[in-house]
Amino acid sequence: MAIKFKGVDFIEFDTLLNDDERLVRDNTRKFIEENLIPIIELCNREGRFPKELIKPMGELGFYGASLKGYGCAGMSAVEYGLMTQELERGDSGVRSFVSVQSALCMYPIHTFGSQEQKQKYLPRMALGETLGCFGLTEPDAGSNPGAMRTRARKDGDSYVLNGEKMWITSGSIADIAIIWAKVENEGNLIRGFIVETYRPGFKATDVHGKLSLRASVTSSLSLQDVRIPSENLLPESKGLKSPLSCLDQARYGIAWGAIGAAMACYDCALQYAQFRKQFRDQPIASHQLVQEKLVWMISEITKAQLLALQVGRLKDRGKAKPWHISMAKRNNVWMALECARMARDILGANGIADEYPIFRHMANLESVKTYEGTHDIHALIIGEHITGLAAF
Ligand code: TGC
Ligand code: FAD
Repeated sequence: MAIKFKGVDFIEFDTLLNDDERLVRDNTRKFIEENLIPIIELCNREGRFPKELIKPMGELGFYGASLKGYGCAGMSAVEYGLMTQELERGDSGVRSFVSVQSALCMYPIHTFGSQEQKQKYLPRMALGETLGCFGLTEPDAGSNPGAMRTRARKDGDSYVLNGEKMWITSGSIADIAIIWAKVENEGNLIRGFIVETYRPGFKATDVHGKLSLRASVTSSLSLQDVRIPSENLLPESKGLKSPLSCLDQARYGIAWGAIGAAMACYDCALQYAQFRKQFRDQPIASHQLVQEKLVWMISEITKAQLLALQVGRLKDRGKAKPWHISMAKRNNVWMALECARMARDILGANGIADEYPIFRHMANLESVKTYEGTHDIHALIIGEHITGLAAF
């Protein structure tokens, strides 16, 4: 099948990429065109995560793609970003699934785990044979994860965990959960644990009635006296900075992913405007007000591409800071949501029909704006950096 979507490239952005980067993007685009686009409308309508894609995505090396060793693809940050862009052009929920598996589960095992943990989990996770979820948020601790109540207590050769986690992507389909908890015997130091989801006392319950990310599994987790062996502690995880460093990886992927969602909306609105005729048998694209919207969209997409690429290049040189990533996540998700709203407007009544991808992207982006640090929390992270004053 030919690649239908040609990309959005106004300023020869492609010339800023090398051959490997373009190859990763094009291969991911082809996979999404052939395997996700044909089914996503129905998945979204039914509120179903397309589980049938889990294995094929593993075979293509999508999981833990930027990690080295253990069967991972070892992609550069820019390659990884271009991959998430194409995934999210398909659907934010599928990009979310890959982000959680990679940045929020494989990354902490790779970074804070023991050699045994890495050998045991990473190769199977890279293939999608073991699935993960990441439990940081709680009912009373969202933007402020340091206020978490989940506790771990060392008891002989075990840890016993108690607490509730809320809004957890892939919660009920995961084989393992990376759970962040305060360790009572260590002065409430926050540490990460690998909790197998079959452990007695662990329960995942799906959130129903979601109007956003409908093709993604979102669950609450309950841990009641869940006993796990001591070797399930991620030994190098120490303090809140450990889960926050995982968020840096995921937020970076979202900064690119949002561009994909925006491209899908722009591409659809442009084609529609050239085809749809109103007044004197003229396409609506001939009206100045419609053109202005399309121009806004392509201008913001172009700026977002440059921002994401620069942060990616910094990341590849080990120079990307949390506030760089915050700016890219905040700007690009806002830009994508505005593009989705404008594109919806250009489609008129058709803009609310799920035959077109726009409303789905718009609804998804409302979640993307909130998760991984809300739009306003990222403003405060950038604000703290430039003023030296924390305003949380
Ligand atoms: P604060 O005192 O500022 O920091 C505590 C320690 O952490 C260090 N740090 C970071 N380290 C790495 N990366 C970052 N981004 C970091 N930000 C801070 C900091 O240097 C300090 O280190 P140390 O050595 O002094 O201990 O912490 P705070 O309690 O004031 O909170 C700061 C704040 C608000 C920025 C942070 O808590 C925050 O980012 N809140 C937002 C929470 C959030 O994003 N949750 C996401 C949950 S996961 C999710 O949504 C998955 S969605 C699915 C998908 O990805 O697709
Ligand atoms: P709150 O923190 O209650 O914020 C509510 C509002 O108050 C926001 O507008 C916020 O910006 C504002 N606000 C809060 N504090 C301040 C302040 N100091 N100054 C100014 N404004 C402030 N979490 C996980 O751990 N793992 C997951 O896999 C995961 N997946 C998710 C999937 C979905 C679909 C969704 C929607 C969320 C997911 N989350 C996950 C949770 C997500 O990270 C949180 O929703 C997010 O961090 C915000 O927390 P909250 O919803 O409790 O909002």
